[in-house]
Amino acid sequence: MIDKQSQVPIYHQIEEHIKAKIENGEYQPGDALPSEREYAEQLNVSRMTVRQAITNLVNEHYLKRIKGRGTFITERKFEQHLNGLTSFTEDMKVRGMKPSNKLVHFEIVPATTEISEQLHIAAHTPVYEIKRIRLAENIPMALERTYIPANLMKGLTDDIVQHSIYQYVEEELALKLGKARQIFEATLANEEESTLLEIPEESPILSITRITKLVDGTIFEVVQSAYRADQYKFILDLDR
Ligand code: 16G
Repeated sequence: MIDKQSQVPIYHQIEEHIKAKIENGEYQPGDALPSEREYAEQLNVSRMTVRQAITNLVNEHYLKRIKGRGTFITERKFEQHLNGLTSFTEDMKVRGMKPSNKLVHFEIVPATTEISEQLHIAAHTPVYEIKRIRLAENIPMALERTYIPANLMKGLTDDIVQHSIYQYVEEELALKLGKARQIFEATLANEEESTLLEIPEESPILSITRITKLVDGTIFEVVQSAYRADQYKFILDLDR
């Protein structure tokens, strides 16, 4: 399959060979790539040439090197189109994936200055503070801290928040969700995020703050989420 007479550089042919195996599913996300030595022998080329091809594929994010362990096929990221106010539960179900939550914390607390300003309520007003790990097919995707004024959501229980908050709001409380603002920032996982999301400390994180209003303009929630940057990408289509 390597054509040494071709005008196409050998390292480029090796890249195409590896990409084809990723695309046809022979190499699955998370699989270890055969070693440089194996490729060199199998294809009858120098290890330097194989290394060049692998480095290029690492730079293009098809592969990733893990120190002391080898080179692996990159996990495919979860693609989230941003075109409506949807919940995590809905986003997963649309994809035929099983959502689940691990409840870390559920309490009514006095709002801090920062949260009360974002919710447009007086400081120290009671708010639900809900911390959940959100999983897709049992893989942790995000750590979410939700703040909701306690008077808007009477009767919220730890059992309910282990399922869908939006479903409870709309179906049980018959409230109508309106608009949300979502703010993205790049951060690094702190100790808690890395432990709960099962990633090394200081891994890249997409930090998202969502502030959601009911249709009558009342601010209903402030949600601070830490999404695993290795699992998630967000897509926004822009018109001109
Ligand atoms: C999403 C929202 C979050 C909302 C939650 C409700 C982002 C960044 N966050 O995770 O603001 O509270 O959905 O989910 O999109 P649920 O209805 O499944 O509990």
